[in-house]
Amino acid sequence: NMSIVSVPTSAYADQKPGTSGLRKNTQVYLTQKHYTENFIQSILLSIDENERKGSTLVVGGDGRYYMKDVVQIIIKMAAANGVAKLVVGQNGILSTPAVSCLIRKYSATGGIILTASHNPGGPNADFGIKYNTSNGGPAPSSVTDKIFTISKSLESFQTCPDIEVDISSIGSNAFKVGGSDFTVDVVCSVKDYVEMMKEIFDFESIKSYVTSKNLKLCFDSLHGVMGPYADKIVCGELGADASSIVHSIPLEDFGGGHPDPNLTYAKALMDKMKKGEHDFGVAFDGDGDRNMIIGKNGFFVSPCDSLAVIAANHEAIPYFRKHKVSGFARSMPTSAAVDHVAKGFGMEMFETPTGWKFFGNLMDAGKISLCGEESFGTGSDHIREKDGMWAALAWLSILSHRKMSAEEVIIDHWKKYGRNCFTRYDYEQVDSEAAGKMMKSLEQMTEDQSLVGSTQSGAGKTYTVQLMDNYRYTDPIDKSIAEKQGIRIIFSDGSRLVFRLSGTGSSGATVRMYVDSYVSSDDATLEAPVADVLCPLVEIALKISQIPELTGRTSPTVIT
Ligand code: VG1
Ligand code: CO
Repeated sequence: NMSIVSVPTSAYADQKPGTSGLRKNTQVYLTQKHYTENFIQSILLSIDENERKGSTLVVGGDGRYYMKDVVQIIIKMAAANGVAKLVVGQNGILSTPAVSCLIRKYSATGGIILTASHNPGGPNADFGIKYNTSNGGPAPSSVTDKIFTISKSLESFQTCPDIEVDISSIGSNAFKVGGSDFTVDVVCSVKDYVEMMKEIFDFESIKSYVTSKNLKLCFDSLHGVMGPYADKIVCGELGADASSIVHSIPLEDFGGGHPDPNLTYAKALMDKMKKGEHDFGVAFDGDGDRNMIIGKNGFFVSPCDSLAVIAANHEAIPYFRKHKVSGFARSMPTSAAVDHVAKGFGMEMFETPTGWKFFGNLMDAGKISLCGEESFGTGSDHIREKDGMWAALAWLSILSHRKMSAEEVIIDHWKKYGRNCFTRYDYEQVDSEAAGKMMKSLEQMTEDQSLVGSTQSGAGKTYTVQLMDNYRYTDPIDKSIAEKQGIRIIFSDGSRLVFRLSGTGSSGATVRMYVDSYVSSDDATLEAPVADVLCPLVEIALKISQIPELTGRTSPTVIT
């Protein structure tokens, strides 16, 4: 029977979870005494005592530096806090969607995910800790607020220092802690997730299509957590050769790269696809919940279009034939491409603030089956996280069902529904004060309503401002309110500009500027490059926001 120790600690004032968990430079966790323990204790205390005693939690992460140490910290602390069982991925490895899957499969109370997602990893990069609740989804703001409040006045944490579990071997480890049973089940990182995918998709038909057409695939895991999943699914189940998966060994520093699947950080995949030797490419982020789809010859599929195409072709996916499709949802900055599809099907459509946690209530209430964000996140109600591999398999299902290439599917979609051109400018590591000033000035314009009714011109085109507000969301299910979720400027033709500050960075501020505009199916510019179509609006957006003047940044870090 192992004993529990209470360790005195000093509270920190900065353990406020952002859009998706607590993300800080790894050194913050390593050099500030008990920084990790404090946050874990705050998570555990956020679970009501009667629920926590005897509970099951799932624990895993994306393989980044410091993750394995934190798994051991969690094991010791969960044991001391009355948790009955932990389900831990082998070597700590579990993708974010796999954690969501396991929480639901084992009816766990929640899960702790050790990841800073698309942020780089390593001793001098980022580490992150995220809490998911019993539905398998990211904790809602009510829970993260509670965690933050607890963290600010924490005086001690509980631990069981004698427990040490070999997380490299699959199996069950039983202990007696303070008189109660405590079990750590080390499970295969991929098995349950792959079984779930096999229920959602028809692997045989995808495989026979890929084989008969001799399609060359490229699944790029950017040295994040997805390597083992891609290996099992693409090579193992779909029978593709080993060259179909790249960067598939999870590395603690992601090979020095930035595990963010976009045109800047996954440029290697784009360059490869441009050579025309591969038919279908996809890149995932560090924790495997994001996806970037690239067609032959480097045809880029906008995440907004990807969501709309999956919605329009949902019949190609066996899961959606079995479970009735209710409605769709997208985050506010995501283009309205999927809205046109919802309208076509007569289905309900929801708009939510940025962050996957806002989709959870809608899914739990059976209101939506499919949702997505412009930030390369797509998913369905099979779990409560966005799911990179799911999106890739959804696309392969559609290609085999339609017997078309990704480019043909997209262009066919635009011809039917019109095209919502979308671009996002990210300005990373901007001086926080300067970014604050920029947002303040936009907030002031919103308050004054000074732009409403004005005409704005850029690159030879003129638009009339119809609405300017700071996006506010009332959850249709629990009526909770989320305020200040981004400044929106909407023009009379429906074109939009959105400005917000990122909630996932760890130093300085990241400014995000989103621009979108609808092009009807009979317009001559239907297939024109996005940059050309949106050039006037980008000019207007920069003029109104004064990003260059106020931040000193003349060009963005990333353009999507
Ligand atoms: C970003 C994206 C958002 C996404 C979030 C978490 O947030 O914009 O759409 O849900 O990252 O994704 P922000 O606040 O930086 O804009 V991930 O892959 O980090 O779990
Ligand atoms: Co992620």
